Amino acid sequence: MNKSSRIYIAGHRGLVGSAICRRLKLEGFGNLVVRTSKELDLRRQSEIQAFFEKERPEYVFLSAAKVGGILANNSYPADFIYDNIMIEANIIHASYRYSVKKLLFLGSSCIYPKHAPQPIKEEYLLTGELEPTNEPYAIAKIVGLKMCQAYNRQYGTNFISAMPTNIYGPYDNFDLNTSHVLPALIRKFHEAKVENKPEVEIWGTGTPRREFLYVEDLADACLFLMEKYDGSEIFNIGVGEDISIKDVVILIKEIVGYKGDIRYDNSKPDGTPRKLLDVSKLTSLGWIARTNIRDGILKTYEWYMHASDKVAK
Ligand code: GFB
Repeated sequence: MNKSSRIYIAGHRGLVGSAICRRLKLEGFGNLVVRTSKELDLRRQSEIQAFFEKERPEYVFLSAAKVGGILANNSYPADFIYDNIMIEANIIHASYRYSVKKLLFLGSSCIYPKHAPQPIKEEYLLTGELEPTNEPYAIAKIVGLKMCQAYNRQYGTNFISAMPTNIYGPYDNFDLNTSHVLPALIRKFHEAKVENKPEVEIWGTGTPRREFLYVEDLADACLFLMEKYDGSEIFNIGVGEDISIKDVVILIKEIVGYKGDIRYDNSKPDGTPRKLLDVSKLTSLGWIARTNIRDGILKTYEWYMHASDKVAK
């Protein structure tokens, strides 16, 4: 990519896409192409074809997706599989038809089997059953990476795929019904502190472990892969260590300064017990995550407090 390349960022208003945009601008890439979901419905093939015909992007970051936390995934399985497969199929196919030089597809760590050995290596893909709460989403993400590989093999395209672990940061979704755990905890503890609530309810048992990557580190890794890697192998993106939900709860409670009690609601699902990525393949290329979880949560909390107008309630 050079500074005047036409770069399309699909999903530029989302957590990941917005961080990629900020980073590209910071690096001096001045020819970014974006569309809101109102302007362009990525699920409609004809709209995508017309958009590519007109804009002719040279590079594509495919960071648009229907995403959500454990409850959203479990409650809207049809939306998660349909929207994601349509978005991926339309953008990947149009990128081939309109000769995009390189595309980066973003998947998810939930593509790996629920009981995969830990840390999870890229080669464990399709070696076992998926976690049921997010199987439709995971299947759609597997479709995306397999499409990239198939187009590379048949048409000689350069469509690469990365599998990030759980992401958090500014511009995340803070809606308690659909968000991931980290923004949910920030909001729950903040509101409980402000409203003097005696306790905060946490879903599940608190025993699952998750790996959290700050979104600006993910954007950094995306640019790194775009510059450094050509091929059909997939790359895990993570920090290389995980933390239990119980310990994340303690950390966020302390950062927010909430003094009340914590109650675990075991009627809510835990999801997969653990999904720690093996990131040695990416680190061997020379990339490493820089933000520790405390600093990342502090920055996110800071953003949340100053951006309440941007936060979905
Ligand atoms: O982040 P999360 O929703 O998704 O939940 P997953 C992680 C863990 O935090 C689960 C617990 O064990 C939840 O039960 N948790 C505790 C909470 N309190 C809360 C809360 O208030 N809100 C939420 N959301 N969780 C998603 C997948 O799985 O991860 C997606 O559904 C995607 O497909 C994404 O892969 C990265 O980590 O379980």
